[in-house]
Amino acid sequence: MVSIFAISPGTPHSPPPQQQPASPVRWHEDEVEALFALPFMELMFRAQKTHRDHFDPNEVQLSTLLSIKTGGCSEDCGYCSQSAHSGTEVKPSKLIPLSAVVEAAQAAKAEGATRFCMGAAWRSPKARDMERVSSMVREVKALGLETCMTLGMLDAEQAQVLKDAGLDYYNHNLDTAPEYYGRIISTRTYQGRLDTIENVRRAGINVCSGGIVGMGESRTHRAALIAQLANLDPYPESVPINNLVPIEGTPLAGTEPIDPFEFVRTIAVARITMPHAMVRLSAGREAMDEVLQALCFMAGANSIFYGDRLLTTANPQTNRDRTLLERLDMRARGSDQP
Ligand code: SAM
Ligand code: DTB
Ligand code: SF4
Repeated sequence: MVSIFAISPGTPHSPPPQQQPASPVRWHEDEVEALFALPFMELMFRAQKTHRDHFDPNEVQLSTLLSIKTGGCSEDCGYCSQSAHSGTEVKPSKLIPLSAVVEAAQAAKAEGATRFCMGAAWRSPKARDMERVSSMVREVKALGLETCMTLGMLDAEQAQVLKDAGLDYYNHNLDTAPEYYGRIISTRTYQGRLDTIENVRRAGINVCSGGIVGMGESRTHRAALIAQLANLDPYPESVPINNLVPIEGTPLAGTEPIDPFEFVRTIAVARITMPHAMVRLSAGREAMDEVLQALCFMAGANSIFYGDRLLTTANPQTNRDRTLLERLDMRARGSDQP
């Protein structure tokens, strides 16, 4: 077995995202739904072929998450343990100290992550938060890690502040189809999400945007979500596909889980429609077995959250992930591990 960290000694950063073609392809929702409807083997073949045209199929990029401000959020996102509207057991915390962030980032780097993603349970950051989160970006970047933040809605000025601090990626998900959105969230609009993504893009920060499946939506809704993402001009550099983690006390707690093959199809369709993007197999891996995760990699997923925790829920232990990648002869992309 080869070490999953075998490649690229001396390159602590992942290579920059690949260039997208100058004239973007526009996807009609029906075309995207037609991809979903392909015979499974046909869909997998097309996705894997697209994947190989743009990426090394044996590489996976590792991002580690840290919740820098947990719980007590004013928003009513139906899936979220951190909403003050839900009845979950998450204990609200204030923004954590810089030293705790640096410590967690050092540990993530030592484990082999190349990107460190900091998340806050905010509708949007307040003016007084910007200096502190900027320091976090600077210090994490100084460790030789790529930086990502997800802090809620950003205006143009806030996006520029983060860009000036050196932020590499900003995560802001569309979450679901415009037509299904109102069933999940009432305190923020879909247009508000598109505006934040635009502000991030204009500031010159890479966009990380995806969604959640398994929230009771239909295939048509999943196709509409993927079409929204793929039609962003340019489409996001990074596309997280989350499988709902059902959390006791949230409105979506009792939702029927999505058929695993339909989840794999969603990954494959994201790969085909956004060929240059890093497609991240995101939340929900704790409930997936190894074979299902391997199918997701075959479908074109080439990034995972790596670390024992997501924001408030469990993720596979790092040693389990290392074993999985070794069993699949896959390597960590751009890690500087020996
Ligand atoms: N408060 C910020 C916001 O909403 O933009 C940042 C943090 S928020 C937790 C980031 C994303 O995590 C959400 O947009 C959602 O896609 C995902 N997420 C949250 N709870 C989840 C769950 N239970 N299952 C799957 N994904 C989840
Ligand atoms: C994303 O798309 N998924 C991550 C990250 N971006 C911030 C969050 C997943 C959260 C899963 C539920 C939790 O741990 O609270
Ligand atoms: Fe708040 Fe973000 Fe959770 Fe929505 S997803 S409740 S905005 S932390």
